[in-house]
Amino acid sequence: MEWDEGGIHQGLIAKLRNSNHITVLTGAGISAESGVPTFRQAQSGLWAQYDPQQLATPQAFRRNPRLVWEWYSWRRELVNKAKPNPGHIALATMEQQVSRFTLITQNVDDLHRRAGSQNIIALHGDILKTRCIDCRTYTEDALQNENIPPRCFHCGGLLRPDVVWFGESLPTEALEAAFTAARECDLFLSIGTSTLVEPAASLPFIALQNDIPVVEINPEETPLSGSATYQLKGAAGKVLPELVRSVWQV
Ligand code: BV8
Ligand code: ZN
Repeated sequence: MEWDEGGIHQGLIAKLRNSNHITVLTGAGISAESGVPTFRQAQSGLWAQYDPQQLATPQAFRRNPRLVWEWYSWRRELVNKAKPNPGHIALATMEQQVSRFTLITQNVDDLHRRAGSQNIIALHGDILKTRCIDCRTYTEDALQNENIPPRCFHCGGLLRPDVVWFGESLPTEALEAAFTAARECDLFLSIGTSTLVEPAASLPFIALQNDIPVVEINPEETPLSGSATYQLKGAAGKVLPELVRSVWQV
């Protein structure tokens, strides 16, 4: 662990400047400053009594489709009202400065895309997309449907958010691309993730196993903190713009 008193380590600045391929993994923490609650603090108001890990499962949806659908409607509303914050925007700027940049996100919001990031691997799906639980048809205008949860026009099956629930497999090609990007980059940044949810949580460790330096940006300690090459303890919305300015003067 290398560290400058209060500033950003000169070695990290040089490493960022000389990297041809940077891979970034983001978690809910990068959207926290946009007002999208993280999974650890996700629940407020009427959702306070629910544990997200109990709601984000196929079992919960089968048992109580209305409850799970309404939880996602509440979260979709938050995402639609949210705006990308300086952390999202700094990553989009960084992508423009580097010859190869891979952004792997665990988040299901669209804030990275709205901030201008291009090469995005969405490991856990997209809360703004809706598909049929049976025939997997995607539908845009599900929300006009009167019953909750809405039903598929083609086969009458229940519609569900196009996200990966706990106990469901991640999209194979996305996961393979993520593992490759973690193995082949020059520098790996892990930002705003509790590093608890597998298989995403293994990605920074794969970089370390390939002797690739790993930077963690998080105000809290996580299971990665002790092994990270650099630990920048702070909010992504503050640390990332400072980092991008220090390295590329943009
Ligand atoms: C699977 C979509 C095969 C839904 C999500 C191996 C070992 C142990 C368990 C497992 C394992 N393999 C599989 C499992 C089971 C499970 C799992 O990992 N469980 C954990 C909890 C132990 N994994 C799965 O089920 C995965 N599927 O592997 O398939 C399989 C199949 C069957 C059986 C076994 C294996 C599927 C995982 C995907 C689940 N779907 N999201 C939805 O969003 O509704 S995960 C969901 O939770 C989020 O997407 C996110 O990824 C995760 C929460 O993690 P974070 O993003 O890190 O957010 P969190 O709130 O936890 O932390 C926020 C962090 O930000 C904090 O550290 C905080 O300090 C920091 N922060 C706060 N503010 C800021 C900040 N940082 C920077 N700046 C700030 N301002
Ligand atoms: Zn259908």
